[in-house]
Amino acid sequence: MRLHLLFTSNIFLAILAHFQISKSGVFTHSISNVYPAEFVKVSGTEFLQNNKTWKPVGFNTYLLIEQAAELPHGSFHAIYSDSFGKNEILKQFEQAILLNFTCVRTWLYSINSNYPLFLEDGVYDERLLGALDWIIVVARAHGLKLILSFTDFWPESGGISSLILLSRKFLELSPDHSEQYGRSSFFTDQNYFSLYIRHVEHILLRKSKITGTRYCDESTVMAWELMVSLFLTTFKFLHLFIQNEPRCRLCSEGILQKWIWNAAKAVKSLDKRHLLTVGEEGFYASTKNYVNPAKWASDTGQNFISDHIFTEIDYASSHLWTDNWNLFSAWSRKHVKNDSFNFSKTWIEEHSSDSLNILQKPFVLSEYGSTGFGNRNNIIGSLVTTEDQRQTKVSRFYSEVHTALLQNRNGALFWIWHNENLKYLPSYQDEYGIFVSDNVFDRLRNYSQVLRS
Ligand SMILES: *[C@@H]1O[C@H](CO)[C@@H](O)[C@H](O)[C@H]1NC(C)=O
Ligand SMILES: *[C@@H]1O[C@H](CO)[C@@H](O)[C@H](O)[C@H]1NC(C)=O
Ligand SMILES: *[C@@H]1O[C@H](CO)[C@@H](O)[C@H](O)[C@H]1NC(C)=O
Ligand SMILES: *[C@@H]1O[C@H](CO)[C@@H](O)[C@H](O)[C@H]1NC(C)=O
Ligand SMILES: CC(=O)N[C@H]1CO[C@H](CO)[C@@H](O)[C@@H]1O
Repeated sequence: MRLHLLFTSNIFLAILAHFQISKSGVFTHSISNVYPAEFVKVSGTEFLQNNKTWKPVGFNTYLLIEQAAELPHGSFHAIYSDSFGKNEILKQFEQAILLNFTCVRTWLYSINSNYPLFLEDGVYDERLLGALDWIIVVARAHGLKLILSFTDFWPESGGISSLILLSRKFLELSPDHSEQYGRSSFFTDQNYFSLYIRHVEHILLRKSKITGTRYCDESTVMAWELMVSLFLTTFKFLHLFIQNEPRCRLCSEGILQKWIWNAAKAVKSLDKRHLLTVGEEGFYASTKNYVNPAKWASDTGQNFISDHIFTEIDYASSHLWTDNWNLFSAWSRKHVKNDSFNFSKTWIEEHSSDSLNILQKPFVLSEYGSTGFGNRNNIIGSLVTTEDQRQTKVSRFYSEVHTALLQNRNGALFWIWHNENLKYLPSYQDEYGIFVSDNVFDRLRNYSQVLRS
């Protein structure tokens, strides 16, 4: 009953928000007092909200901002115009609260290269940031918290590369400071650090056009991540050389840690209220190589424990990408043999235990997903696997992961919940997508309940 009332008023607020922003772009209703939601805090190894134990349980979606911006040419050739995109979000959030999800992790930029976040030096696409204003209002109305990442290493959209390319004037760099140079020296060149901080400042100090609240004062945001991880779908071999998150391949030890610490201090000097984490996969340095998917992982510059040890980093998080990581493991295929289950279990147990016992911080598995046919680029596997088999395997993956997560009551956000319309688009290609109409989704229904307990 309570849930029902909450649900109804949420929908009303969300629709109100939707209506007012799409009609006039100005919000007259003061939504900030409707849900006097508090900032999520950390106490020991737990998250608290309103002084009660709270856990981030939910999903990832990188499409939210394109949907909210109602882009006419979205990713996978989806059309989000004429309120369709916004309505999809409202539907998804309504389902999310019925499932008792508490949290959504999403991007504050579009991954669609037709719609870059940065238009020119220091100029951001207001369509996208305006869409983010709307997402925040609607998330708040549904009682959902957001995890947002400042940037990533994708070449287009909101990534560091595009920022570097557009900011030559600000950086006063000569033409030989190419994108390639920028990517490889990002964590060591002070110019790039200033650029990163200028971007972070732009986001934190932005005032919502709907509520007038600065992002740094917006309690709907549970946490910021310094940099997100995503894998590029380029030529396989290139994966090894492309940095797409706090990675510093073959860097000498300590470089990435120094960058994380400096970035974290800078973020906290602007915003003391929000939680902060790194956003990395969580590889270990060679001392704990046995947890890594393969040898290459210990050369990324990451070191899960020392990356999260700073007081400015409030909680630890890692990702679990068995299907992607096996790509690199031609010389180390031990995990492939058993559908990666053993690997997943150890991965979660070690990260969880290091977070809770050594770092003494909460742990969140902020990305985990499976294709259901093993290796992501396993073309034969994907051809011979029926949809039923795939879903059974994905269900089993989720089930194993959730069992492992439960041991230590960690938070978790699965990868990735897409809206139903994509499922039927011929151009849709995301081996990780999960739809409400999938059997797999029922498992998630079940486990969200378990994870929250
Ligand atoms: C929060 O909870 C603790 C322990 O239950 C209690 O001692 C404290 O007074 C509470 N603080 C507030 C602000 O309610
Ligand atoms: C997986 O774990 C089980 C139980 O711990 C063990 O018996 C089995 O040998 C492991 N399999 C692989 C491929 O490591
Ligand atoms: C999952 O759902 C089924 C059917 O709704 C229920 O019988 C079962 O107890 C649930 N399992 C858990 C672990 O909650
Ligand atoms: C959501 O939480 C309510 C209240 O605790 C519970 O009754 C309901 O079964 C939960 N729903 C799901 C899908 O977990
Ligand atoms: C051959 C083998 O080790 N199979 C195991 C794979 O993992 C599942 C789940 O942990 C076990 O049930 C199998 O026995």
